Amino acid sequence: MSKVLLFGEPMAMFTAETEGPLEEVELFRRSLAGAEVNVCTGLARLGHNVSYVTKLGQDPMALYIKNFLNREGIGTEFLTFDPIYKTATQLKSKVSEGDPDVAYYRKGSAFSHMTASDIDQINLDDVDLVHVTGIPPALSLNCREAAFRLIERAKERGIYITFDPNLRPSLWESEEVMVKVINEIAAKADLILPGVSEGLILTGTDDPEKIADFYEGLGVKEVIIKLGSKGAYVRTQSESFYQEGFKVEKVIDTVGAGDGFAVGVITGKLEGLPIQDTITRANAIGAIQVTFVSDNEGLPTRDELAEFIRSHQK
Ligand code: KDG
Repeated sequence: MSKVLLFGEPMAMFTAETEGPLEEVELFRRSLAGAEVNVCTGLARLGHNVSYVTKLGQDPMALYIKNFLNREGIGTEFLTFDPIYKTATQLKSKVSEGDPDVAYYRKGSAFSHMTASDIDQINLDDVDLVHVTGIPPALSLNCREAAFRLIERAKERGIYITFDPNLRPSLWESEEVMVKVINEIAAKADLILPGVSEGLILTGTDDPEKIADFYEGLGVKEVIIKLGSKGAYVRTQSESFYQEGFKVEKVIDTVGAGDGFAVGVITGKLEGLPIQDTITRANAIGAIQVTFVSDNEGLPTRDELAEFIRSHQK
């Protein structure tokens, strides 16, 4: 079976139990956050072989995360623990509409001390696909080098690279650097998955077709632009089309929807699904995910996914 590798920082996330500004909330519920760990979770739930490259502290948050990874069947052979620096955490507000507020406690974390030489230690022999996001390169200069090293090593071996820009402007030194670095990475990927509002920041236009033109011009073979509840615009070397998304009764929390979408795209690719079915799957997982508060609790098993598609297809 094909194997997927992800590199990223997981965080113990504390989600407010009541609405209101984070400084006033008294009760929080702990779960797990991190774009890459969300994607790992979705892949593992669909039965794929996935390993996670990360570094945690030696603290209770790290054990909490390790237990989660083991429970979900995510490979931890590249998980290391730092004796000095801590595991990152995050607070998330509860909202009845719109996007929640997020506060990070991740500067100087164990993960942010990962280096390109940590990446050199990883055995890529049986890896078929590497999924990269734009978050690690924002966390520190050495993490940025590590992300580039992983891409370089994957490319040398002909490993397929998917890339989700996952823009987090608050983590970058400037928007200019963010745009430059993210587009440099995009140009090295085989397939990219920007959201349309990310496309606007990265290319200067929010017209999906022009965003796709821009990345095609950089040599990217497949561009899939996420249009939120409207679905996606797809450009491959042989076709281009818009595909509608699924309607859900109530959106609870939009965070994690893009990661769910990525799970659909990656698994569709690995399973050789036709592109339209891949996008149906990606849209479905994104839609399921917005009906859950947690960033990954909603990620479906195969049966749950099939049932959602069956009951929501027109
Ligand atoms: O994509 C979901 C992530 O945003 C969330 O789980 C936390 O990784 C995270 C981040 O940096 O915002």
